[in-house]
Amino acid sequence: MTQYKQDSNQSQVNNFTLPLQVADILKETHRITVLTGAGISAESGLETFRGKSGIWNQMKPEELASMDGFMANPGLVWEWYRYRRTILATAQPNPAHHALAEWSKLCKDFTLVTQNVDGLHQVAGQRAVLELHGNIRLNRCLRCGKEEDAELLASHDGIPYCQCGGQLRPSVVWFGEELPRKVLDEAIRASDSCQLFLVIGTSAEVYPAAHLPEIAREHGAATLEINVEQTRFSSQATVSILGLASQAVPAVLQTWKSLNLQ
Ligand code: BJW
Ligand code: ZN
Repeated sequence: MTQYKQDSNQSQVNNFTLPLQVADILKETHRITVLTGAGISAESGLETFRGKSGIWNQMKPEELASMDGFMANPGLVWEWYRYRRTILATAQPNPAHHALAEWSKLCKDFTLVTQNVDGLHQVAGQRAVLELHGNIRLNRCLRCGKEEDAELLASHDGIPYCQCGGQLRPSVVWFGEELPRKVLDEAIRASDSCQLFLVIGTSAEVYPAAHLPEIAREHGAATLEINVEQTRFSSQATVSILGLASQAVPAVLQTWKSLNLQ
């Protein structure tokens, strides 16, 4: 049951404190676009890239997440992706993923764009997900281009090969590589036509994904950020909520429901 308390400039929803301005931007809002990043999966046990305990504090992105890095040392890159798939094998969506999946079923025009490759939105029941950076659960052949499901718990080490003899790579987007054109076009369309744009658990450092909230803002949408830290987008956001995605997203959804589903 939703608990809703209010004082002069903030409200409490299920013990999470939201600025009152949140209600203003949620009321009569039916065209919503969401951009998620690694932070939404942090509470599912997956590491982020940047921030306090991010992967890039210890590892070099150009060695692990670029074609040059892969060509120089495919064994190292595969070792990293196998490690991440092992963690993913038991990871579960958290209340933030579940709240977004519920929201998408209640709202007529709801678009979820993610930079994440973990597939946890889909596991939570989210139907259409625009994956900007691919999906770690798939491999792609460097020779014939065929995509196939990967085993999350690999049965052997080393570099995997396709039936055609070509080398396989994880089907994700590395630095310097183009994002899937149709997916990016759809994400841009959903950003320039929404009333509300939510930015959840992303450092907003990586382009072109980081352009999407800017596009929404320039087209007049309200922008609501949820993050445990300030980001490069925080100062531009209509409202920036400092908090855990697993608490803030369900609280924002409850508020939207109480204002729009009567
Ligand atoms: C919580 C939380 C909790 C924690 N609750 N919050 C324009 C300007 C400058 C540079 C460029 C530009 N355009 C392109 C570039 C180059 C480059 C780029 O952006 N570089 C910048 C870093 C400077 N971009 C590219 O190369 C892209 N390609 C491209 O532009 O191609 C152009 C082209 C055209 C024609 C031909 C060829 C090319 C591709 C980018 C690919 C990014 N790939 C990665 C790896 C994917 C595969 C994998 O996962 O293995 O994608 S890098 C990594 O960063 C991953 C992520 O999706 C991406 C974004 O990270 P994200 O999601 O924001 O995570 P973090 O870790 O950064 O932030 C987590 C946040 O969560 C933090 O803020 C925490 O505080 C917060 N948090 N716990 C709420 N519980
Ligand atoms: Zn092949």
